[in-house]
Amino acid sequence: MRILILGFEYLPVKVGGLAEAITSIAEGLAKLGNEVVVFTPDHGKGLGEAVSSFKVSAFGEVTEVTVRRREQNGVTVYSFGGGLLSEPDVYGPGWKGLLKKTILFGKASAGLLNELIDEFSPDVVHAHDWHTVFALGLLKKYFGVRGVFTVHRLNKAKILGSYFHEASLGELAPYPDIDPEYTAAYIADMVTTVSRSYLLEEWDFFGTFEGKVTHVFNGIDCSFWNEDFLENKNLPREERRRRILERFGLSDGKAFMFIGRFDRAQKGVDTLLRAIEILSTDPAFVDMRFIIIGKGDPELERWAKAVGNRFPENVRVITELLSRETVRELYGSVDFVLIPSYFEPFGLVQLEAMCLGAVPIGSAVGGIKDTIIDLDADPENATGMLVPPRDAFALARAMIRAKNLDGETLQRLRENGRRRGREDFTWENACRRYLRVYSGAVDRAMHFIS
Ligand code: NHF
Repeated sequence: MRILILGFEYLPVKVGGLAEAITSIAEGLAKLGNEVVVFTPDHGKGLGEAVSSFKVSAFGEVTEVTVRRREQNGVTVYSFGGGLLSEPDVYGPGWKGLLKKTILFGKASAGLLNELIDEFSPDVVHAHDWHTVFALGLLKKYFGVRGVFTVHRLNKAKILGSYFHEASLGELAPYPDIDPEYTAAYIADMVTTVSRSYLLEEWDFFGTFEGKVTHVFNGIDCSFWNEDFLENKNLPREERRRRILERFGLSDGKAFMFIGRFDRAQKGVDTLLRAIEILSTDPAFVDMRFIIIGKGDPELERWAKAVGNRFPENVRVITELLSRETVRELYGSVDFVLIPSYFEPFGLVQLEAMCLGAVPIGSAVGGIKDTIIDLDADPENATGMLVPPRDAFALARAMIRAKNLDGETLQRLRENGRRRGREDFTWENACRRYLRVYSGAVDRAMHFIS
C-alpha cells in the first residue's frame, strides 16, 4: 500500500508520546512492505535536503515554503519550512500562531502532493491529531483520497469558522465555532483512537462516528526498553535498586517511582503527593522510597519539593530532564512505577515499566486499564495493580499492599508484565491492525458494546 502520514511531531521532533507513536507507526508500516511517506512541519530543524519550494498564501500574506526530504529508517519524510512552519515552538507561537501554522501546513501539504502525485499517489492519508485537520480536508477535497483520522488525545477546542475559510475549506464551517476534531473525524472515512477504554470513556465524542470508529492500541519499543542494556544487568534486582537509590541520595527500601508531566489536568501527580502525605503517618512508610521525576506547573513543583523536604529520608523530587538511558536504569531497578493519571488515551509509562520488570500501579482509565492486568481481577495473569483515579487513599492502600507482596507474587507480576509488553503490545501488531483500518476491513465500535 502507498500510505501518506500527516503529523505535527515526528522524531527527532518530540514534545510527548505522539512523536514516538507516529514514528513507530510509519516505520512499522514500512517494515511490513508498504511505501510510507510522511508530511510534517520543519519546526526550524532544517533536517534533510531541500528538494522543492513554492508559495502559499494565507491571511493576506505569501509564504515561501521550502520542502526538505530525508530517508529515515525506510520512511520518506518531507518537512515544510518557511514562515511559521519554521517556528521551533511545535505548538505555537501562542494559540493563534498555532492555528496559522496548521493552515500553512494544510496548504503546503496540498502543494507538495500536487507535485508528487505522478510518482506517489497515496491509497490512504493517515492524519494524526487535530493539527492535521486542514491538511486532511484539502487532500480529500482536491485528491479524493481515502482518509483515516487518529485521535491520540482529545483537545476539545473550538476555533473560529473563519480559519476554515482561510484554509479554502469554508464548506466545513457552517457555524462560527467549530471543533476541529469533530470536523477531521467527520470528513475521515475511518476514525481511530489509541485504546479501547479511551474510545468508550469518550463515547460522547466517538459515538457521533459510530460505524466508522475503532481503536488501534499503540505499541512499545522493547528493543530500547530492554533489561539487556542495563548498566548493572548482571546484578540481582535488589542490588540494582540499592545502587540507584544511593545515586539519588536515599538508603535502601521498597522503591516507587513516578515519571510524568506535573499538570493539573491529566497526570495526577497531586493524587500521588496526597497519597504520600497519607502514608507518612503509617508505620510502613519507614521502608518506602519515592523517586518523583517531572516538571511543569510551578505550584505542583513547589508542592512536590515541599513534600521532598519534609520527608528527606523517603522522597526525592527531580525536576530536571533525565536521559532516556537513566530512565531505563530506573525502571530496571525500582520495584513499582506509579501512573495515577485522571485519564490516559494510551500511556507509555506502564508498558516501559513492564518491559523492564517494574510493577505498575495505575489508575483504572484508558490505556492504563487496557494494558495492566489487575492482581485482584486475574491473579494468575496479573501484571500490576489498578486503582480508581483521583483517590489518594486507594493509591496509598495499594502502595502498602504492594510493599507487602510476597516474592513469588512479585516475580509472577514481573514475568507476566515483560511478556505482555513484548508480545501483546508490539508496533507490528498495531500496524497490522492499521492496515485493516485503511482498507475498512476492521471491527467498528457500536453503542451496544460495553
Ligand atoms: O500514549 C501517543 C500518546 C498516548 O496517552 C498518550 C497521550 C498522547 O496522552 O498515542 O498520545
